[in-house]
Amino acid sequence: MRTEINFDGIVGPSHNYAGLSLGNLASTKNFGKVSAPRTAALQGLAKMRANLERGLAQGFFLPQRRPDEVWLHQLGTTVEAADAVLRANSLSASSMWAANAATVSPAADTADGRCHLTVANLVTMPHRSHEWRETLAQLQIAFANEAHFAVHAPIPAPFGDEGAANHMRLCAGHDTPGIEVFVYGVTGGPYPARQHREASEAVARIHGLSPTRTVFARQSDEAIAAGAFHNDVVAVANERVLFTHELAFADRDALYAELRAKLPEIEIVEVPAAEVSLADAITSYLFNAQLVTLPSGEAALVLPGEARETPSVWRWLEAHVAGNGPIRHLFVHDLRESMANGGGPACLRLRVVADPATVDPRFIATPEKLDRIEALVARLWPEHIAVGDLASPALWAACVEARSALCVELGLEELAG
Ligand code: SUG
Repeated sequence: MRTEINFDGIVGPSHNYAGLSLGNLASTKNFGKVSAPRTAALQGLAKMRANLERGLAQGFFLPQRRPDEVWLHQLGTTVEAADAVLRANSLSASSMWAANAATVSPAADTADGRCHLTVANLVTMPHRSHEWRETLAQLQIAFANEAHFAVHAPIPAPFGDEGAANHMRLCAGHDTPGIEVFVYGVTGGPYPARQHREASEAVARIHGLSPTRTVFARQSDEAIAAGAFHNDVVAVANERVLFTHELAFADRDALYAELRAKLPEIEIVEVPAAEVSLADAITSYLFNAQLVTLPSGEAALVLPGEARETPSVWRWLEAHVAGNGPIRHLFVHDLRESMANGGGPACLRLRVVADPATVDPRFIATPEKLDRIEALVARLWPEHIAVGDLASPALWAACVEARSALCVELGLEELAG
């Protein structure tokens, strides 16, 4: 049976705070902080385990090989010779944020009845621009079953595409035809707009979406300037529910009207700026929660601890649940290591609607497999990385070795190299 599967990126052993993401306020603020890769990976695995226990289907993607020597070679250098900035760009563990791996259109939406995935090019940020090659390789293995999936290479530069982080889907049920909403930004503010409309339009064409069920919405300049470098920092959708900040979109009235016309049963849960400022929404990552449907049919939010610690946000959430709002349950997780780089619960996962039996089982989580991954992480992931350590050959070797061991542990030797 087709269901929603959340594929989380396992946090890689090189996770660090090099401050590489302009416009991502957490990344800038935490530049120079000492990271804890082992803790980071265990925090992510604990979220996966909890979601499995909640009865949700769970998968994962592997960390990428870091330093990325193939990329450095293309740039005419090596990890030893590269300057500190280029070296940091080759060492980022940013592929953990699987929401940026690809844009996914489930089978119910596409012309050929297959689930289509287009790998994101992530061209705006140098440290993310080289993720696509390994992402493509993993997706081609995980979704190799061509009767059910079509995996596409990235949209060519210069059209920036950040994948599912700027894409929302509204539908009566995960396996019924949905409305796909592509959210793009327009350059001109203090920070780059990473998702370009041209890229979104290309993805919609490639996936064979019906124009009558596709919406292109402009992100508000105000949201980008406040630090919403991806739309999923200010809005999230699941089934009939759109959960959004009042200031997320450039023309909210027109967008809501279009959505109501296309999906009359939509429920728009809007958080007013007067109750939760954009600044609080962004530091707490209220909207970067995973909005999921539990087996009971009820909607729940999987939130980061920062949401509970932000008084305006927690007040709003408690009032919503106490009233008869569509979101019925709140689950809070400590994801501090990823959060300090601007990655919340929703950033860490890619949603794919599919029958788990059609996916390569090596990418599907089970409690026993999570035990094995945890044991390996506890043994091989560095405990701490300071920015100065990024120049250490011993660290590079440890990162390569740890990741290869994980690939072997999971029977994915073909990715180990
Ligand atoms: O692209 N952070 C990521 C966070 C991505 C969050 N994803 C979603 N919103 N879906 C980014 O800005 C920080 C890396 C550094 O600074 O070293 C970073 O890449």
